[in-house]
Amino acid sequence: MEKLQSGLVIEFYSNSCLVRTVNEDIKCLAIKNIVVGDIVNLELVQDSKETRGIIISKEPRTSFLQKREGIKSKAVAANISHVGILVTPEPSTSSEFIDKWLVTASSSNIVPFIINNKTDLDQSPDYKQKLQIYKDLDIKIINLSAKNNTNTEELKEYLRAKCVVFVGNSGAGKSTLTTKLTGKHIKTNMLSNNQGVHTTSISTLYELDNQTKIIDSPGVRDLPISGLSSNEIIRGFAEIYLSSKDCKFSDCNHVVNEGCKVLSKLLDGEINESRYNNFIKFRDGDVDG
Ligand SMILES: Nc1nc2c(ncn2[C@@H]2O[C@H](COP(=O)(O)OP(=O)(O)OP(=O)(O)O)[C@@H](O)[C@H]2O)c(=O)[nH]1
Ligand SMILES: [Mg+2]
Ligand SMILES: [Zn+2]
Repeated sequence: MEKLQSGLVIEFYSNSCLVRTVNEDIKCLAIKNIVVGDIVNLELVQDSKETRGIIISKEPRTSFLQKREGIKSKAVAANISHVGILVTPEPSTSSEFIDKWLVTASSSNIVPFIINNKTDLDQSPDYKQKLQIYKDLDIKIINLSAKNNTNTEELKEYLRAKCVVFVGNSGAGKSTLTTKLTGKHIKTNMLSNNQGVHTTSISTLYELDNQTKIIDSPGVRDLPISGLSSNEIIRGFAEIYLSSKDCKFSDCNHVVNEGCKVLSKLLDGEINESRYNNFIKFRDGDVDG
């Protein structure tokens, strides 16, 4: 008997995935261009042992993160509403890392916010100043300690019914935070294939009881900024983009041109120096991250 169902891709393996439907989680052969977070339509096939799904189509995505290489691009996760950028004093998060994710989020139709993690550690004046840059840009900042589970309630409330990915340097606390939020030890997810051998999931989507979804995908963590157009980059620096509209020349390069509003605001201190420097670095391709 064949049945049609729709569901959410919650785990992704090298050549199969797990789809959560209203009734059950169903193993499916992964078809090309499906990623964790996708809503898909399935045809159910019952064999002697189990129910399996065949993915027939996917619903349009509200957003997606993609890896771009030259003219090629490959989605790594879909239907994300928020990206939580973990910022920590130790290991020290660079402003470049933060700006890279602000640009990536803006070019992907995703709301970025900052999670100031490890509030139990000392914060240097430099560190506080770095955060202040983003406060001044009206970027939401949630202060917490994942390890001590301090103030994670505010984050939970903020993420109610949202779909989030956490990004941060190695050691910033992504796994610790995900464990605290899901309330379970995050272990490597396993799916047995039909030979009885276990395979490790590449990406996972966790669902919390307040309808929050957390996507954990190594593909997301490694996204480089290269591949974005200079237009996408400047739009990711909202305050610079806004000022650039008042430059004297429409093709102003914001470096040496006469009548450049971006430069005059930089000199006034209205545009932050590290933001400006990162903008030029990203735009001119002088970055490997
Ligand atoms: N002091 C302090 N340490 C924390 C906090 N959150 C996480 N840590 C510690 O930071 C270290 C790294 O945390 P992880 O959660 O493994 O970091 P991660 O971002 O998942 O790192 P990768 O998986 O390598 O990318 C662990 O020793 C945690 O205990 C915190 O709020 N305060
Ligand atoms: Mg981790
Ligand atoms: Zn200019």
